[in-house]
Amino acid sequence: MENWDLFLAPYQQVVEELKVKLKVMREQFDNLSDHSPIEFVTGRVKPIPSILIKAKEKGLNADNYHEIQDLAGLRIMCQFVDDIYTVIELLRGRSDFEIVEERDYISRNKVSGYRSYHVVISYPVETINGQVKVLAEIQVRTLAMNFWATIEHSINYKYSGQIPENIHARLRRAAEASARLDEEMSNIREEIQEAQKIFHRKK
Ligand code: 0O2
Repeated sequence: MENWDLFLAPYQQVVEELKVKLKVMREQFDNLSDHSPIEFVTGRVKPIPSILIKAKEKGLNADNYHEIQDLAGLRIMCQFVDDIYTVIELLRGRSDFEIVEERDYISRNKVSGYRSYHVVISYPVETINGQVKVLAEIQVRTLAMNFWATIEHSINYKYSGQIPENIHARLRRAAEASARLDEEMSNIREEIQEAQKIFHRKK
């Protein structure tokens, strides 16, 4: 790639624009003093070394790097599993981008134990040279799913993707425990939300 800054600029723009838009969704729920299905939002442009690794895995050359779906990545964290589906519905209802693919790793989690709901969108970016449509991946997950994925990601990095079997087995057990945590929290959801409303009013 001759000019990474030039290539990545629209992706940086998508990340910044979507972070604002998704945070506004959260604020709108807060203003209604309703439960917000969005706890917090993060975003990043994929670092160049990771782009190069992924491009190699997928057999892409510099002309096709734009096919990588998560160069622009957004993450929406939710308290409860049901909130994830509320967020997905909100995303489906938007008119400022088009959903091109959905991957549900919650009803069918990955072998690693990874759970999350991925939505790939085509997002129009306005530039001084006109409009360009770029892909972005929005990962929607609970706080528990995020905790597990963050830990697993760093362990995976440490072992360069070759996690020893005993650690793998423990991670799978941890993934099961995280799914049970989500289930238990869903079971006492009304109690939790009642407490949060009182807490919110006191602040
Ligand atoms: P990073 O550092 O987050 O950018 P592929 O990436 O080719 O395996 P695909 O089909 O292109 O898969 O995309 P998919 O399945 O939507 O996964 C892309 C991203 O989801 C990953 O990006 C991770 O962020 C996350 N993810 C997927 N599987 C796992 C997993 O088993 N563990 C963790 N912790 N995260 C996962 P990158 O590029 O791998 O990494």
